[in-house]
Amino acid sequence: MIPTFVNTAPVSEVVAALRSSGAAIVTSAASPNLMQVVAAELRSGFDECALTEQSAFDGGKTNRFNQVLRASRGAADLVEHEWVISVADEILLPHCANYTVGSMTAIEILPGEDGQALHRDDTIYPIDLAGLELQIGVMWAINDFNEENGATRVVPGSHRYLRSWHLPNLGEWQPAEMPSGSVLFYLGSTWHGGGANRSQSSRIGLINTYCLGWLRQESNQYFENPPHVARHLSPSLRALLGYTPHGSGDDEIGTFVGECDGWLDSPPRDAWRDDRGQLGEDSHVSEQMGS
Ligand SMILES: O=C(O)CCC(=O)C(=O)O
Repeated sequence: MIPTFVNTAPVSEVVAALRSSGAAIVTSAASPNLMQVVAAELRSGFDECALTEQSAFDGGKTNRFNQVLRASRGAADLVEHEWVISVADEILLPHCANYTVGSMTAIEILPGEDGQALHRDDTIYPIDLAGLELQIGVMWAINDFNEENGATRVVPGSHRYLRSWHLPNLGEWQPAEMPSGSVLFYLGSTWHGGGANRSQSSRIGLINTYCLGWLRQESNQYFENPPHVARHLSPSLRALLGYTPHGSGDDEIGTFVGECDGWLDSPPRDAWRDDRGQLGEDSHVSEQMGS
């Protein structure tokens, strides 16, 4: 079973389950009203796809698109939902000063689709270090997910297998069954994939990934959400997209000097950089010079 919690559960319990099982569900985390709005907004995006992006991995009967915030303003509330931020803070912030959205993908699995190949999301990065999660996946159930309609398949405990050793038993997958508005968290190292849809209607989900802020994002968020789009978003969401540098002082990555709509010279939230002892402010330089 994938550990499942009600939306009033302590964050610490959800995070502990995520660390130990590689996945955890929080049911009904978002309001039915928001889910209705997002479902309606994503609909036109799916209709435009009309199965144009087919591939062996993505499936022959699955609609997908990435420019989610252009299609759905409501989706912004899911991208920076309080449950997401609380969980991502715990998993990612020990390893970075701030984290960013790696990708956003709206996925509609149509009736008759086969199960997707199970995989790890973090294999996009050519490094595998036990105990260091590079990213997390956050799957929102836009409509109800059940085994019959293609609920995401997750192999609990599979994050414990390093690529260089051997494969977990992928036959041990469990369906992430959850009502609309629920959210499935899984680690970048956890094996998972879309389920087969043997029902008569489609299964609709939105997967957002979040990666350490010093990594390159899986999808180019500056093209998906260019400045003229980003400038209408909240500062915290712009920071999540990467419209702010990682780090501080002289130790910044991805910085920019100039005029750009949406750019933030420093993150709107206090980062953990001081706790992590990152050096870079003028006072640090003086100390390093022995003065
Ligand atoms: O649709 C799903 O449930 C999962 C999709 C997925 O894991 C992927 O496309 O990488």
